[in-house]
Amino acid sequence: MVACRCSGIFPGIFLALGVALLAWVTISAEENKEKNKQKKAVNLIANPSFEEVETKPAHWVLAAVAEGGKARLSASDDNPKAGKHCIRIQGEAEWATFVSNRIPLEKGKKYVLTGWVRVKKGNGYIKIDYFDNDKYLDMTMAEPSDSSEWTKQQVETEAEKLEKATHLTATLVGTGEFEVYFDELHLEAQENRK
Ligand SMILES: [Ca+2]
Repeated sequence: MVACRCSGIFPGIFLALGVALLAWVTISAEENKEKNKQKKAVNLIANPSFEEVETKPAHWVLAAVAEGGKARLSASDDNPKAGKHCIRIQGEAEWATFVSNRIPLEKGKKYVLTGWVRVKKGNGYIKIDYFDNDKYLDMTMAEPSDSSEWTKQQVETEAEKLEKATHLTATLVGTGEFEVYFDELHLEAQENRK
């Protein structure tokens, strides 16, 4: 019989190794969960919190103004929702739209847009615009807001409007004599479970 004189030590070592292994497995599982979550929540919008400022917020442009109206956009450091900047849109028009980068669509996905809006004058809201290459097709819009507090808005793509579309944009809208602020835009693709 080989009796180990260290019999009191070995179980201790194995126990310690076991605990360390369990801790490693648990941490790895948590990390993977976190990574998967981040993977699912990729934000497709360029400069979504307007922190990248050249003379104006990068990647955002004035898209269209109703006939006879005028509108412009600028960066603002007045009470941003997050970070140091938000975007300010101003103008006087029945409506004016400002758009993000163009986002190519993946078949079988739906898209969810969220964003924060704060209104000083007029009305403002976010919407999703659908394009077939360069041709404008349709939109899905949030309820216009006139709240002077930061208000969260959310819109989801509609299946029938996605059918012919190749691209989306996240779009900011001002109406009336407007001065509206937006921050923390987020557009993500989600599995379309029918
Ligand atoms: Ca920001």
